[in-house]
Amino acid sequence: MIWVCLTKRIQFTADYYSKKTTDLLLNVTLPPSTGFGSVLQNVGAVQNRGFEFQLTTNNITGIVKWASVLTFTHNRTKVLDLGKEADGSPIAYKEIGPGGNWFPMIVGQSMSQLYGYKVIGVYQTNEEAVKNGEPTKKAGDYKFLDMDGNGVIDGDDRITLSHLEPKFTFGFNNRIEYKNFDLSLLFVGSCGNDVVNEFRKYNITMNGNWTPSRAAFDQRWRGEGSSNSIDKPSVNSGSSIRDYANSLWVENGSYLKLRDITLGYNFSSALLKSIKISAIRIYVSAQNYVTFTNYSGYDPEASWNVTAINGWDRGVYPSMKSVTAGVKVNF
Ligand SMILES: [Ca+2]
Repeated sequence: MIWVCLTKRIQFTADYYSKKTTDLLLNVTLPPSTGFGSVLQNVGAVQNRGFEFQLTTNNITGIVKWASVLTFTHNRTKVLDLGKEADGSPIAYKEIGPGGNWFPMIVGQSMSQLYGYKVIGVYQTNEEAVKNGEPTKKAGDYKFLDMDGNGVIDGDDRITLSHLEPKFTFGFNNRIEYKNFDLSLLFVGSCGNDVVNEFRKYNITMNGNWTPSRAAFDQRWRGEGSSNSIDKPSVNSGSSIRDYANSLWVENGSYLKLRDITLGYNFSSALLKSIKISAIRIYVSAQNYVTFTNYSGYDPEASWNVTAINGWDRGVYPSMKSVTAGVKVNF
């Protein structure tokens, strides 16, 4: 940790960490001769690396006072080791916990990323589907990338589709005072992360069971050359992108949110002395009222800390907007 006090008005702290966690609890496959399939063992290793900055400043100190605290955090995980197979060869891929088949652990990559098929458009003809290795699909169905180019679409064509770890997250807290007024503003946000908006699969499905978005309806496939983004309306619409992890769920999850704004007024005690009140404060505050984001779901932040996988939005409730006002009296 580094701590630097530049002046009385500027303080700066920085933390860098690199931590290796070993002995993850994993299912280890046993040799068939034991008669058991697998057993839980402490194996594997994950690395956590990151830094935190905090800048505390007194920007203005006159009649108007303005002080702020700016924080930045950055963290990267990396799977280093997942143990060994029964035959002694190192394990490179493992499905762990809920959603493990969609968010597996892969040696050399960051933890729990969406792993599946890349959707590269919509088949314009039946022949195109056959040629790409998906003979059961027809014109107007989603086209998956044949990653290994072997002419067959199967599990080997899955790739890592997301970057759920932000480049950085930040907080910017401000307090401004003028005479008896005070105003505080807290901004929070993240930059450079994806959100897996699984809920989107319902918003772009036109099979008669869900309500598609207007944008999806307008971009639907209606015949050869009409659209390369949304499949054709039918009872099978969206079936291939609902059950298989795919790139259509991945969206930019960067956001800036005004977490809290509070305006207060303090009545000076001199005026109140005669009625034996030392101070009165009235205030009004609003939480989560403004969010800047391109994310199409309810809340780019809501998917955090709801599941074991940060950034997996399964239609969770957005963070609550609220307005509060009050009077505080000190006797
Ligand atoms: Ca293939």
